Amino acid sequence: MAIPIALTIAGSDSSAGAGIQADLKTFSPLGVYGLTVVTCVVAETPGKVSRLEPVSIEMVREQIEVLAKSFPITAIKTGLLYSAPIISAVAKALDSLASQLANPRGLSRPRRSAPAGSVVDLKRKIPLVVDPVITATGGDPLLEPEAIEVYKRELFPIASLITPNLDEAMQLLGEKIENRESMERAGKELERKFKTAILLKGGHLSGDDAVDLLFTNGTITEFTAPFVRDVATHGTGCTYSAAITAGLAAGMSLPDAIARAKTFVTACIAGRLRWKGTSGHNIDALNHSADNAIAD
Ligand code: PXL
Repeated sequence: MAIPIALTIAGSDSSAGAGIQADLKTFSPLGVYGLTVVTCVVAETPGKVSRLEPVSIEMVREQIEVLAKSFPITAIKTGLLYSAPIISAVAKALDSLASQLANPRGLSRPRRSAPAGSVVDLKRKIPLVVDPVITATGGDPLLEPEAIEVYKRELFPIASLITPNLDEAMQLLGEKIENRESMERAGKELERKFKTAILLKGGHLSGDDAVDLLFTNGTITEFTAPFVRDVATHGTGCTYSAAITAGLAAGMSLPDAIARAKTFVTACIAGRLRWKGTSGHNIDALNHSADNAIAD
């Protein structure tokens, strides 16, 4: 069988721990061929963003169009989209991709109840994982503040899964999340508001475990792994959502794709690489080694 193809629409991280570089490093060991649409270029080292420049809207659109015309893509993820116009262009391009797939060439037929090009078709044909990147791990802002509304209005409605961490969920909802109870409340609220599956990543909220909750069809599923301490985790969110996308590209169910992705990202953190940097400080990076891709 031919290797599945996944597309990442994200920013370039010069330090290669996050962004499209992390996505490609994740797709490969998980047996998926990765395509890339670059939305912006970030000059950074882990923990410090130095400069960020967006790619033109026309260029973002063209990358999506040429790839979608040629390759049989089976799952898509978005990472850093930076601005309102880029989010809007990506949402429109993906929506029209859905209508192309729903129409000619026998790939699929629009269902009677769903007009061609509708959200339903995209959700059904090509899963879209939206990692709503707002802030870098080091705290530097990566998204223009006004872009959050465009996420909510244009991209979330066509997503199959949204993967906020606690900070992102708090910004999306304008509410504090401080414990398991408020995490459950927030996840349900996000699922209700955006009418799609939500993976709310709990990080270090629960002490010794990193607990994530999947909210889908009114149910909650828990994914737990030991919280790995004392590792700088730049790129964890990108790696996690890319690993989920890889599973979906290969036809896995959403819970199976998340479970495998959680195992993978935990192993990437635990197996971290470390160098003595030129300033004397340690530099950590996730270890995306193929060894971490072994099925659990
Ligand atoms: O980790 C979030 C992130 C995503 N995408 C790009 C980044 C970063 C963090 O720095 O640079 C391109």
